[in-house]
Amino acid sequence: MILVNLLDSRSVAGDLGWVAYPRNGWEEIGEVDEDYAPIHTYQVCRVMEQNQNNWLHTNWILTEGAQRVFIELKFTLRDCNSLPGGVGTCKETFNMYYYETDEGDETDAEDGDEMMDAGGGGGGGGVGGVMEEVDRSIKESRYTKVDTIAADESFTELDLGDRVMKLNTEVRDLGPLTRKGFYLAFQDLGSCIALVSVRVFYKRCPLLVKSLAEFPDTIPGSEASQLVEVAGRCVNGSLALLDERPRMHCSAEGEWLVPIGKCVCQPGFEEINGSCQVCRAGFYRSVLQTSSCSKCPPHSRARQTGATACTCVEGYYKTDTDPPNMACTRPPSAPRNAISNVNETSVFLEWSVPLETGGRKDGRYNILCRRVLPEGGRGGGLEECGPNVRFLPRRMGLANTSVMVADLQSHTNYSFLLEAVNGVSELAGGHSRQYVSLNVTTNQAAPSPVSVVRKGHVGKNSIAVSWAEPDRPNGIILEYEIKYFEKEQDSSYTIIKSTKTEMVVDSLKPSSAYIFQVRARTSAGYGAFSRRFEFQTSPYLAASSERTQVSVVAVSITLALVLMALVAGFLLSGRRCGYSKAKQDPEEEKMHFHNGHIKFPGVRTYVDPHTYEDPNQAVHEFAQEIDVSFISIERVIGAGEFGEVCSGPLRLPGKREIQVAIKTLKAGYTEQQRRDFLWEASIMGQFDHPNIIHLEGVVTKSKPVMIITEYMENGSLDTFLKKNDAQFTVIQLVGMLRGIASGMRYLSDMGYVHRDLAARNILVNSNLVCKVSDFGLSRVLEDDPEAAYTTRGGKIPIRWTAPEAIAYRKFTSASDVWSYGIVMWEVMSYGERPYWEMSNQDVIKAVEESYRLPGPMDCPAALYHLMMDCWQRERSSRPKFEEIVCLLDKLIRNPSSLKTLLNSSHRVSNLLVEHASVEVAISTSLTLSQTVGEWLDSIKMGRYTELFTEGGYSSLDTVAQMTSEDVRRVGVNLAGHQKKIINGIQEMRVHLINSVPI
Ligand code: ACK
Repeated sequence: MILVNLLDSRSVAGDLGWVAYPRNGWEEIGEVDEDYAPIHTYQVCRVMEQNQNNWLHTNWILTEGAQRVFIELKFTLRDCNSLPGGVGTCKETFNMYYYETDEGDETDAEDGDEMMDAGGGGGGGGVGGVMEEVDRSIKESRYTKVDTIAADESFTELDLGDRVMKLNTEVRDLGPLTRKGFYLAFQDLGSCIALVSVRVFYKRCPLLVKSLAEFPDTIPGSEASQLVEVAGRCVNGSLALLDERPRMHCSAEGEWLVPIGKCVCQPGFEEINGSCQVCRAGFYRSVLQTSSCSKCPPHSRARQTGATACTCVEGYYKTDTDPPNMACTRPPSAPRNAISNVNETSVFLEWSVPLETGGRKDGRYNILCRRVLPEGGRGGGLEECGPNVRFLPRRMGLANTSVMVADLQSHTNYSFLLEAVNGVSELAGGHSRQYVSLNVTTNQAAPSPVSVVRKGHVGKNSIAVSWAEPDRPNGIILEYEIKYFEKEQDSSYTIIKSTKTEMVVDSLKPSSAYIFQVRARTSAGYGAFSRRFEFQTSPYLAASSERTQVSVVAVSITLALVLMALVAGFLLSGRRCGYSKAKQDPEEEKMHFHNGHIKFPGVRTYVDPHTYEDPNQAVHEFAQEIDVSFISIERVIGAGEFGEVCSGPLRLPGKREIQVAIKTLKAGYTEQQRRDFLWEASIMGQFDHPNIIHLEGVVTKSKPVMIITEYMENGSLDTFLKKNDAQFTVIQLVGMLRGIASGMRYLSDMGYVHRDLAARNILVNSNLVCKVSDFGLSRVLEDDPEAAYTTRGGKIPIRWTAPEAIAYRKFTSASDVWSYGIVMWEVMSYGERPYWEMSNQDVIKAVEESYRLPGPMDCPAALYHLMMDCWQRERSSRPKFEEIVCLLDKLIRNPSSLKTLLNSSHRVSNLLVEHASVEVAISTSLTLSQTVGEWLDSIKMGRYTELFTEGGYSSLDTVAQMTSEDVRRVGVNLAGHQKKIINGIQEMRVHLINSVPI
């Protein structure tokens, strides 16, 4: 940071030339300090006279482009009480003003002189006096007030006697300044002041060279929290990576923050001590992503300096996709130890890997298959095998060292060439190819199966069948065998032989189904039977056949009717229970199988990122990677554990620009810190709920690493409430609480326990929507300044945490409910600190002894009752978030239920109340006409009347105090009934609170 003085009254050697009016107001006292340097002190002390209005103007101060300047005043001030007699009119403050203008003219000073001349005589009556007053007020009206300045220390007569100077120093800042310069003015209204020095300065971010990027000397923005983004200039022959333009942010304090992107040396150069040096011969640097020159990889060289790549030596090659740091390679040698295994008309070929792989891992094998033509045939040479020969798995590009060649001709000679190739075989050209050859003679082979058997004329005792010759007869077909049998009687069958490809099979039963199969025989033996073909003989009698058809139709109709009845019954029963089971809806089913994942609504659970071995994988599973060029950082909004929290717009391609919060991970982090930082994103990214802070994505591919979330205009809830004390209606507050409860219900449904629920971890947007934030595990608590170490180690935010979680780390959704109760209290008391300044130890002790926070001022009784329920010692007796949301909804729907405020005995500020006493207060004042039985009947739970009476709950006021544990204890075992009764009790409480003043 650089401080630049625009004015320093102490360093002015000659006359300061400031203007005072009226003349008998401020006066300059020429003094010297201990080094005889002049001190320009202005003083005024007209405490005895009424209506003082004494002004002192500085000269025109040039801003030099600064938009925010600081003013440091040093002054002494006389204590009014020490002044004899003048106390009535005496003041102990003065005002500071400024007036911005583009032109620093002398008119002001002249005007001042005129005024002093005119008004200097004192009093100023008559016409001249009035004009002067008007003129003066016009001048004054141009000035804007900066502040009223009071002294931290004033001095008395006694101090004067002791020659004690009580010098005050006050600093104020001014901005945004938009003109070339300004005047400062000091207005005295009747105090006794000596202005010893005035210093006006501004701050600049100094010229900085970082990562080969130069950032110019920069003037900060006009707002205290504003960041000015400054583009860096690549120096020393370096250049910026695409999308990694170097940027820095100049803060109002003149400090450089949040560096983004960088410059790198051009290919062929490397960065050494902040400058780019050429790569030596034998070295190269090809891409901007690497930082230094590397030695040429094996079988390559760089003869010149400044190489961006190395060239392969003779006989070695590189493909376009080979990385620059990979050695040059060559084609492989031939496969070795090739053998063949003939099975009739198939050949199995097998070989070993080549001795020389050429230095590559992308080796493959190709097979060349040629039939040896018989002697005397055309050319007596070789002929390509043609498309009918099958290669398993394939002919070219084989990864394994074997192949099956099938469907060759029988009794035929074949020549196979096996070739090994790799990624540079093409580059090396044909002369580099090396083969191993194999000659094979196929055996005789049986014919292939007959593929189709057709039905000809059908009689009641006969069926004519025909078939085609097999595709590959593999020799001369000597005869066919026809096998047939009555359907489902295959234990006894008949075989007939034929030399033709058709025959009539007779002696069959009428109206019967028969199965037929055919096979061919050559000198090599029988081929396999064809698949089964089913044909039916004609019926015995036409009349009976009709009857059969009629009866078939009748049976079909009956079956159809029965089926329809069944389907209808199923659908009806489905509709009856469909409201409770969403997954019975077929549409729903479809949806849940979408993308190959089976998902049912409501049962999605949170996945602990710990279950991932690689934390980066977890982040990218749940969070979208965002390119940093889509983000602009505009201002710092806070400080997080890992770095600044900033805000700015996010412009994703094809999407509307939105404002986002940007959490940054500061430079110099360890791998563990990076992991911990991104942990939060892995968790947040799993949630999708309007009351949970939404993760937009992460930036991990460039530095600084960032987490991008939606922007919440009103910041954290505790600060927001403190700032807006008593500004909201009860319904607005309950609306906020309802939102938080709804977010928490979602988290607990997902199986996620927050552990650090507190108003400081809730964020509020411009519509007053509250969202739960600050996720993580150990990190959450490490980060929280409220978290204290417990005796068992580990940090816990004591004031917000349930006793069982403090005592033995039993963190559950029920302990989150306890914390929610504390958040309710924070909200209803507008950000008051829970348990005020009590020590953590005292809080633990008091809670242990059943003391609880008292109701906040003006808190509706129903809300306080809910808080107290959240603070039940027995965690199973606390309400569930589901129930809390339900109750708050009821209160919002029925605002009159919030009218009854707490009895003052429950809101004794700074005093805890005993947990049981509130229950007593309600019960003693109850007068209800209904009996327990009537009430149970009214909620259709009359069957439990006897159990309630036996359990000692014979009046409604005792029932009103029952916890869910009590309800279970009296013998209500069904979960649905328990819920119904608990809801009834909660409704009864609201009703009681409304109807009876507590
Ligand atoms: O109370 P605040 O203004 O709100 O100060 C803290 C600070 O950053 C450190 O955490 C603010 N903050 C964090 N996340 C966000 C967000 N998503 N939107 C707005 N402000 C945020 C928080």
